[in-house]
Amino acid sequence: MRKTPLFNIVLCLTTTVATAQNPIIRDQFTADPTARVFNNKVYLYPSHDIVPPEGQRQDWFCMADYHVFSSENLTEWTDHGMILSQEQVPWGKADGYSMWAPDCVEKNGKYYFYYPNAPKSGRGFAIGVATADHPEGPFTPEAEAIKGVSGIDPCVLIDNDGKAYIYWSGMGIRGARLKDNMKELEGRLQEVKMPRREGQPDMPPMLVGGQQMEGLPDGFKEGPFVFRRGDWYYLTFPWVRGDTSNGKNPTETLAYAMSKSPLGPWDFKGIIMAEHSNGCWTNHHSLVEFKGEWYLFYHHNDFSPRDDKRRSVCIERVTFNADGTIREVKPTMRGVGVNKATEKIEIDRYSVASTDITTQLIDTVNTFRSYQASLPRKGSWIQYNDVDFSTITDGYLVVCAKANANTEFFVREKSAKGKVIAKVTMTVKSENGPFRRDMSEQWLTLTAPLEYTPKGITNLVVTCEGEGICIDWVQFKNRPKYFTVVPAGASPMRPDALGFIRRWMLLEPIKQDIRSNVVFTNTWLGEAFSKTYFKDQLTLLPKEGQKTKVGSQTLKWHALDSENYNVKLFRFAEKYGQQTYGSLFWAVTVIDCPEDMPNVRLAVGSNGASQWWLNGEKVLLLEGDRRMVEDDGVSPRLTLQKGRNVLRCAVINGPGLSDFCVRFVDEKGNPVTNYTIQ
Ligand code: FUB
Repeated sequence: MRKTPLFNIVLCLTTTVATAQNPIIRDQFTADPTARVFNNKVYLYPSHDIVPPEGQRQDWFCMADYHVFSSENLTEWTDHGMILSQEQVPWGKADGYSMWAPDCVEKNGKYYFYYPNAPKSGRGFAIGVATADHPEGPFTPEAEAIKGVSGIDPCVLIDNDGKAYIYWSGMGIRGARLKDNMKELEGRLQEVKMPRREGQPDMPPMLVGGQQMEGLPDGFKEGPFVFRRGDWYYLTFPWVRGDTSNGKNPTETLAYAMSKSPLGPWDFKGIIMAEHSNGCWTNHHSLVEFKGEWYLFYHHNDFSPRDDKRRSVCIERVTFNADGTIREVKPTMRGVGVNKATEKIEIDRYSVASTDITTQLIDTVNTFRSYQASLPRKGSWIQYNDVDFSTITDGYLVVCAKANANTEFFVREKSAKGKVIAKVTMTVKSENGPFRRDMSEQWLTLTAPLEYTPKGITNLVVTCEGEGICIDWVQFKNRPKYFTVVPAGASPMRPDALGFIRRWMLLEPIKQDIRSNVVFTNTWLGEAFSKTYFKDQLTLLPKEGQKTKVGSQTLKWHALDSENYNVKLFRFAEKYGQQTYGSLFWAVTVIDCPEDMPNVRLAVGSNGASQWWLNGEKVLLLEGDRRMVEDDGVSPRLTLQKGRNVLRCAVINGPGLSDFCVRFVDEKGNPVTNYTIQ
């Protein structure tokens, strides 16, 4: 038995590729997809096309191993890594590059992986089995290929009565019963004489099992995939229906036949998917029922448009007529599934668009960079269906696009005239402010606020409102929360592990006419912090929602817990729709000490200047134009008294992202944490 030392190591390499569009796997070529449902997940067992290494035919299929992928929602796929490679197959050529279309089934808790490969001795292909205890492996290959199966594209059906059948492509499409061990054919194998090839020695007769599938149309066929739905068995297969005379080379369709018996005879019914319109010669597929819907997995050469031997897996919904026949399926770019609005949505994989839209590969060398969509003129639009906004609460738009400076486009809901979700203007900011130039060749990642947040699952439409744009993707993100409102009756909290006080009553900002912080001299600040802005400002213990009159402003107090150790006053002002710059902020917190705590110091950082009062006494001033730095200013020794203590501050800033961080420290500079905050 050959050893497989690397086997278990490679299995650990799993990556998640979030995607919902066609093609579904975007970092490697994948073909011949067999999808199976195991443990409520879809497992995808495709061939793994690679670019042929030197010495291999450059214009032919080239596959050295298999990966398995899984998904719970058909949109996010996990690559579980390599599950079998040509070097690991005891009976196979280690450099055959012939690991073509596979299948995998489960029986009595064991997983059986069937795969074609070039045998070490003899011509053509044989089919082997590898077994595992889990759908993602590790798979151990059997020492020998299955006797009597000579060909490619294995597919296994386990019928409702537990009997298993194997189908493959070799001298037409054949099928046979599998023994209960899932590794051998039932019944007699026939000896078939192999035709002699010119200049080559005679070959020993070949052992062939099973039977030809009867009732299928003439023309090239391969890739059988058999499944059962109700009382019907479906034999589906890639089929060349076109005229092959006079050197014509028509491409494959996906076709099917039905029967009431697993081995036929079959009644040919027609086409599931027509020939690929771009000339990609092969197609190969599987059909699977998942969460009550049927899906067709197939392949196309989207990431390799000039080479149809490097292919990529796609998915479409499939529906059936009342008589069990299959409705023809059209390939789409959008594919299936619902995208979370928080994913990067490749809008170029659109559902429907105005007739002037085109798509192009972003990078013709690294084709996995995928596509871009061009919206050439004002009025062009592109629609992407089924985007889930349910997790967007306080969102903004991020978009990757290119266009000339100041070109505008909108993201709307449902239609080209639908409600505007966000407006984007192509601007670039240099240090000196926005500048105009031709940016049509430069990708920019721009953000825009949301004018409106859709609810639940909806369709997105991008409309060009200017002279033409290219879009790669759009994405919606939630703004960081910064604060949580303290619910009435909330239990007291402790300072965080580093002693920072994160619960505060914050007053909406008081407008200040400060254009620059150069005015922050000690005299100026002394006056600013001694002024009376509102009644009882050094004794008031405000309540959530309480209003305070400050000059002509009526401002509200908000009871908030800060998500960060520093209380981001700028974000607070932004959140409550108030003046963010040129502001004076007031903050109050009440702390409860279990005993007197002498010799503590208040340690503060603030942006900009700040004044601090403990129990009505001025204890610290951070003067000048400050940046927020932890423990930037430290008070003289203080005593926190047993029971209630009130800490308040005023922070003043002109242009700057106001915030503060504050804690009490002991004589050694360690945080004081044994008190609660009301
Ligand atoms: O991927 C190699 C071969 O191409 C498959 O085995 C065939 O079905 C065709 O898709």
